[in-house]
Amino acid sequence: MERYNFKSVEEKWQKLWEKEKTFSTKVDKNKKKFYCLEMFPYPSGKIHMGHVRNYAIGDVLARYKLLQGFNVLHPMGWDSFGMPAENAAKQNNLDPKIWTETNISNMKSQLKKLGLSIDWDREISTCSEEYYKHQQTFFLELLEKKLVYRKENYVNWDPVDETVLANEQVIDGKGWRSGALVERKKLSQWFFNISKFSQDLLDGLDQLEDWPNKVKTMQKNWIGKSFGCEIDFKIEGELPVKNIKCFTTRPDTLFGFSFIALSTDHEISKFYSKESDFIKFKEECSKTGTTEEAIAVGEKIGFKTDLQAINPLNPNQKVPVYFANFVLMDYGFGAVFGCPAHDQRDFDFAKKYNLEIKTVVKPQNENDNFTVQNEAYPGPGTLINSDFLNGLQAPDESVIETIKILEKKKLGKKQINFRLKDWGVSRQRYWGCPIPIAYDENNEAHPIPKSMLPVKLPENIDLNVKGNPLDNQKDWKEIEIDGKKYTRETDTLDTFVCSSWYYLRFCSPKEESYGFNKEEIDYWLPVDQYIGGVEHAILHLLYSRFFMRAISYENKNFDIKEPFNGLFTQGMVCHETYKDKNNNWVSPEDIETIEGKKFLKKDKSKITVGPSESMSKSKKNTIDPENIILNYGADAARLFILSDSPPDKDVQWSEEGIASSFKFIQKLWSLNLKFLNQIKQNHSKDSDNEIEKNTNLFIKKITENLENFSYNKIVANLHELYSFFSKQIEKEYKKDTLIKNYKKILIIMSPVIPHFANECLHNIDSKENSWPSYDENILYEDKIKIVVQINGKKRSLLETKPGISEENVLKLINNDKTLLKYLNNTNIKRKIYVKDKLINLII
Ligand code: ANZ
Repeated sequence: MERYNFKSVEEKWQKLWEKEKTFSTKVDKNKKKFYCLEMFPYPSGKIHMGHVRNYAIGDVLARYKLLQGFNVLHPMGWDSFGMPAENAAKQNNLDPKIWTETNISNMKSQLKKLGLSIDWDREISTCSEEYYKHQQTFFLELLEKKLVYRKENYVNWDPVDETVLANEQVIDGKGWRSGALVERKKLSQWFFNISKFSQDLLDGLDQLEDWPNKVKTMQKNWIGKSFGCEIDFKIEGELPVKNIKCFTTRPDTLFGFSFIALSTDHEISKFYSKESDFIKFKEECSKTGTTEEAIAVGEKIGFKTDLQAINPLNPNQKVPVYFANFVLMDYGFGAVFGCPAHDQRDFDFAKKYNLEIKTVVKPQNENDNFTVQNEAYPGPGTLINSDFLNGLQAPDESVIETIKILEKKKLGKKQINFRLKDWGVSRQRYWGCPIPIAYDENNEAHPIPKSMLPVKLPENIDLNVKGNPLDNQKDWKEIEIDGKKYTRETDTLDTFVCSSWYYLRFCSPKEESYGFNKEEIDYWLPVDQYIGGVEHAILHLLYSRFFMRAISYENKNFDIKEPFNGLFTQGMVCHETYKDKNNNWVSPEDIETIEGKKFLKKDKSKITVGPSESMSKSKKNTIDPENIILNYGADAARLFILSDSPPDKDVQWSEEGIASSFKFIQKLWSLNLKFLNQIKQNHSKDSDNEIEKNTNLFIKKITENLENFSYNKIVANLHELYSFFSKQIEKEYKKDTLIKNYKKILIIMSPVIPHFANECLHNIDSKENSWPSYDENILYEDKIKIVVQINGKKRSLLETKPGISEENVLKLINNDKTLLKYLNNTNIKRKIYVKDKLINLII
């Protein structure tokens, strides 16, 4: 039998789609739109299996919507600024631009081989001037609206990459890319005022019904709304300090108060700035990173001041004031009142400096003598040892009561705080979007006039310098505006700024005058379905939500706040891990399997098989998509990556799995040949209506599975479909019946295996391009059995069609000899009919 030549078929269709611009979006605004977007890749050089999965999922959806008659926007672009380009260029003595462009062209051709329904006419690249000039305009607009500002700040400094990291980019105290221990450093930086929108970003989450709950929870926690109060503590001591304000969520623990701790940057530090012990202490503190995680796990250290604080609820109690490394300057007031019995940090600190630990909350099942022993008790309970607060239920009742008392005495007031910090967007790097700012001789920042945009990145520069290469570009740095001399800002923008609005650009990628065309975004936005990895749950998705709000702010022409209506987070692609006898990771390519056991190809030594883990270069358990496509074809790769597990769960890659997907496509091809053969026979009548009925059933199943993202079930449906039709096709059917139904079958296969399905459609001369509907009537033509009871006793089962009326059931009974015997010509007193299930006759 003729084999299926996937190579020539796939190549043919990809060329055809490209030539005929099959997927470029012809915007007929009368049609309903569907904007399907997968996260755009960083052009590292090669696509990986994560991309294959992400884009296969998106492509299935885009093709389905297209067949349903939507105007589908399905674009692709490149997140092409960023450090790896600069580092790679440095290592290989290349221009980052050339490195990036080469990678883009390579990856683009790889993506094309997957047969994606992408509108390449809309391709964008964030490192192109045509893109970043608009980003610079947005920056200046945000600056005018005071949503961008510059301030001196402690930053997370990555000593290896020599750049600032956002808090989100510090993981376990280490840089997310370099893995270096992050240090604290004071620098003047540009910030986006994202915290201004804390409440709005929180409220917006409730409207995002088609987002996974886990992502919404992660964002909620990140925004971190806290209810509490500010307390004004009276201060005594030699210094001219009268009071210190603290933010607390637990004012009810005030009777357990034993110290105040200040951030080393608190304004009171100015009185100590010349003391050598304090300077040493501060240096010690800066060894811990600035993130909360780093502070929480690090050792707590303090520096005692000469001040004393008075307890507002008990003026007889005076406690020492310290500087401490665990207090953040940019949260609350940069000052904390310490209650060691009920907060672990305070507990650790009190133990170290021998401060009182007084228990003021007891858990529900303890008596009033309860005392905290080896660790703090932060849980709920009843207040004790707290004078007039005793007996209140903590924290719900006690916090509200204490705030009322403090407000009455004018010692404090209710306050809401957010953990979300402003977004530091400055990067001391070359390969990024230049910040359109220049400084005068007094170091005052001025916007570059919009008429002078874009501020272009200089090309062909020396990257082999320490720190930011732009600092060394004298020619580029020094400029004149209106005859006056200025120095350019040399920081570039965090690449997350580029990805905060790229989905907007896709709507009008060629618009020159501005970042978007109003009419286009009014039609296309928001994105209907966004698909990407859950690792972006906080960073990219929160920044994008902020960016839309920032553009909308004080802007009558733009009122989109939520960029992504639906979000789908796909699972990882996993593979077994292998190690050789020396405990080194081994790539699957270097292994062979003999009788179920794995050996190293080169010396036949034994391999230890480890657990399956998400594919990563470091564990060498990656599979190259290009080889897979070459050996098995794009359809087989798509089919396999969508099979087995639901798209939001991890999928296990296996050689056997991809090989069996390949075989399955071959089997579908042989079925196709049988169909063609039967069509040729041109039989005069249909043996039965099974083909029609089952085509309907498969349309229904696959449509429903597409709607629910149960793409793995579609693969299962295709297997069912194969076994059904390969038997059925042996029977005789009319040509028309076969063609009519086979067309529909091929169409519903086409989102997953588009090359194969289109080739088969072509073989039956079909230009069909709309999603088939199904006929519920045919679907339910199956027979049902109705239980017939007489006086409650089962007497018979009647076979009939669903939906039958009571009257017709009675007619059937009257034609049934056995039943008539039971009825024996007596009167029927009562009839109880449960539709399609049972009839009970009382005689
Ligand atoms: C006294 C207290 C007693 C606290 C107690 C907690 C437990 P969330 O819920 O995350 O908002 N805090 C306030 N400002 C701080 C700063 N700048 N740096 C570090 N910690 C700070 O946390 C609020 C709590 O974090 C506040 O409540 C304060 O400690 C601390 F049994 O006040 B608490």
